[in-house]
Amino acid sequence: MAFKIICCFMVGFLPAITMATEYWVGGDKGWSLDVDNQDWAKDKTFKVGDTLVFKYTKGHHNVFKVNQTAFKDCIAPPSSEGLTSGHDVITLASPGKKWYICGVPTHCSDHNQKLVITVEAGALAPATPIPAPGPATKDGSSNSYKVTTSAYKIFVGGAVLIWTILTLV
Ligand SMILES: [Cu+2]
Repeated sequence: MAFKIICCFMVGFLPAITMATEYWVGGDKGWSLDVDNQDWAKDKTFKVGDTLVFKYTKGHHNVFKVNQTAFKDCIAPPSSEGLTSGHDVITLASPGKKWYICGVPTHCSDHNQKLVITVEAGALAPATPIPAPGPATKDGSSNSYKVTTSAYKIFVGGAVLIWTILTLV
């Protein structure tokens, strides 16, 4: 019985785990020069919870998350803010536009080593914010409320699934 319940829990939680997608930026070529990253990104839907993997030979490139202006003008922030491992994994934590550039001189400006994507709200972040019940709360509380709500949904989903399976067995 205990085994059955554990299995049900795993099945219930599986969708939440498998919904996140890992994207290797640039595809086979990885994070490199003269790759049309926008062409690579155009048929993909990025969601909150998905991850971007920037793959390159360590030392040859790096990755900076920047704002729109820095993206347009290829201005790298201080090097301490860059990712340099050669296998840099970025989890898309919030919806909206995200800009990334390589900070090595001329890579962004002359070789188009840059990427802009639009992240959509995923399963773990409702597209429309759910208004908090009761009196207005300060801004900081809305995020934790969303997380709690989605965790609650997953829990209920799992519980319903377990109940269904147990009644069928
Ligand atoms: Cu580079």
